[in-house]
Amino acid sequence: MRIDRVEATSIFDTRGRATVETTLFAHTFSATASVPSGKSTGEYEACELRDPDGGVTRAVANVNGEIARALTGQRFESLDALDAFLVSLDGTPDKSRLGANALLSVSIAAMRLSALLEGVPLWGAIAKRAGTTPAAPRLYVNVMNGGAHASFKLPFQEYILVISGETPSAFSMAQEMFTKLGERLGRVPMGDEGGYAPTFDTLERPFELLAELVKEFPNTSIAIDAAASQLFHDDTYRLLGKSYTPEELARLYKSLAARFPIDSIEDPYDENAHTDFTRLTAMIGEKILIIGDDLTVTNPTRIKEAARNKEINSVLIKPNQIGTVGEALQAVREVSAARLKTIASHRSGETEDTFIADFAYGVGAYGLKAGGFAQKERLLKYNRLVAIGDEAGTV
Ligand code: 2PG
Ligand code: MG
Repeated sequence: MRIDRVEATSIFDTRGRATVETTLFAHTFSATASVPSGKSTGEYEACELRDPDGGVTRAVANVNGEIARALTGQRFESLDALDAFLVSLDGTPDKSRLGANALLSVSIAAMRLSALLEGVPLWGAIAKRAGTTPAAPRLYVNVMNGGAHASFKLPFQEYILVISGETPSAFSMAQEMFTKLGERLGRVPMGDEGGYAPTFDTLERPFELLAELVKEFPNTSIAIDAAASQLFHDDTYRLLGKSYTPEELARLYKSLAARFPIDSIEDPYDENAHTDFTRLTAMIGEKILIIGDDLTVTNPTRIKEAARNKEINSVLIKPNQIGTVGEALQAVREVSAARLKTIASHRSGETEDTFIADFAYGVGAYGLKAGGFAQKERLLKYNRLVAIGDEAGTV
């Protein structure tokens, strides 16, 4: 593939913060990609380059300047070669010089452009590149926001409904459940990820509410993202004003998993609490998914390590945690090699880019976590998944 022109600009994400959008041109074709941004970011994520005032003018300038000069007119044998070139151009281990946001916008746009040039759907191009079998993921729909996404009104960051089955019917079931939950909650604020942001007096109440809903709908269950790095202070975890030691927290998770139809717990402990992860996975990992996010940060080396120590049995994959599509696909390969499950994920600050839906379908991910229905940017991802199902039936 030969890139004729590179153009970047800054757009606003769902939080009204600036983010990078890049368009690549080749022949008469062009492809655009924009990158999401996290709030409860992991300590070991690739570096999102921000100006001191929070803007992305330097990241955009890096794409329009140094990256554009290096790519324009260059012929790349493969997308892996292009991504490797971007990584070496940056030259830092955490992509802090040019910015992981700058690099990823180029990397996704290149993947999209190459699919266009080949005349294949994006998910198909991803599957071919990754050597994976495309398949529809389960939906992980965020219905209640807490933690850093809702000023800690609820202790855990995300309360999620997991819905399996054919995407169109799973999607409409999820919408019905979302609406019903809204009616039961009454007027409450909304959180960062397009889910409700209520307040409850007890830890159990949100689980009771969701369990009632799950009883009414087949093939559904509950997931949480504890995002526990955010709850960790002075060696203990603070939940609703009470402190829990790691052992007490393990007992709490075990009892929640015994009492409620729980599918998974993401980031149950702080990102550096490796042995606590291992103990919990040994305790309840046969029954539910223990998912690494801040722990593994889509980093192939960290995933390998966590798998070797049996810290988790599933991994969240977010391309912007690592900075290029090629490395995110390598991360998926590590997940599969360790026989763990992949859950592809959006970020809490999102754009209209639906790449993550094609990514989830293309790699045959176990799940796609794409937020709640109160924000168009989240809905677009689920809609794209439905459209992919149609495409897959016809190509
Ligand atoms: C998470 C994500 C996305 P953020 O923790 O899994 O839901 O949140 O993008 O803020 O890291
Ligand atoms: Mg998370």
